Amino acid sequence: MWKRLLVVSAVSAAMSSMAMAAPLTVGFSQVGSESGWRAAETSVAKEEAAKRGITLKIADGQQKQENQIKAIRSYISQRVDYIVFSPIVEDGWETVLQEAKEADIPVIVMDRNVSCDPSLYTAWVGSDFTEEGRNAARWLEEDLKGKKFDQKETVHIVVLRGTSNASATLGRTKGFAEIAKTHPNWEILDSDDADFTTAKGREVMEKYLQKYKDIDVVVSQNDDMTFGAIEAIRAAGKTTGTGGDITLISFDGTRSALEKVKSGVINVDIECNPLQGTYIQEIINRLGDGEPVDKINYVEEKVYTQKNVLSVLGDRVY
Ligand code: GZL
Repeated sequence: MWKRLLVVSAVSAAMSSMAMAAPLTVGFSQVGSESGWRAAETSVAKEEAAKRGITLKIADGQQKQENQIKAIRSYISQRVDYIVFSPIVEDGWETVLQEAKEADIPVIVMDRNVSCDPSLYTAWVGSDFTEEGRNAARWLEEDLKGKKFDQKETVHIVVLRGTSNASATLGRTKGFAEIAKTHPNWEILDSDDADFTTAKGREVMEKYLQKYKDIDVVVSQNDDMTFGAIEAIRAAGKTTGTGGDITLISFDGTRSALEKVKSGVINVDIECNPLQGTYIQEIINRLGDGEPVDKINYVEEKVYTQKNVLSVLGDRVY
């Protein structure tokens, strides 16, 4: 899992000479500002750069790949020292990453994945989204033990998916389904894109509530959609969470959602750690010192329920 690929010595030599000169400039092409999680990721990237006196240029892609590509091209023409980007989707990056490679500018991919040749980027930092999906299903397996659903009655499940073709959406969907299919009594009634936003999460949940009279579990692939789902479920006169009508599984682990885990409104929150900025600065330091870096760098993540949420809520920065 941990592939250690040596960075070409020419790049590290160039970096170390630059490290002695003017402060580094990093161009960051961000997906957008669609969720609380995304806002946290951006602010941590800013803080980490400021700590190290790095000039960080940030371009908001506003949920469009073409905007992200334009920003990367602009960073190439500005001759930044590093390019960092969180790809909104996995495909369509080959050309612009080839241009960055030809310009000899190291690219670090963060958060989501790209499907292109790994030689086109220096390192990737992010989450194992499929494992996040599996963790959601593992939690549900435990939660159902001893209840009427345990291997007998049908568990009716609906899924609120994130933006289509985002690796977070693809991985969480795949990981949950991988375990769900081992349970003949788990029935996924519906699974639809709700774009990681509260408004769309509410809209799709309203549609589900009109269409299905027996929903037992909602799997919502980020906290913002979960907040919309809660609004829709309450408007339908039902309750969520511990002891509620509908079990609510969320992803991201933002502070405002963890408060709802603490109060029992959300049953479980699968953390997606947005603090990649810290890992990325470490990679830039190592490259500047001519040291090798790992190609794949997973951030640490946990699963939060009422049992352990108090241990992190106190000093949660996002
Ligand atoms: C996950 C990230 C997702 C979050 C959402 O790494 O890409 O995008 O889960 C965000 O909140 O919109």
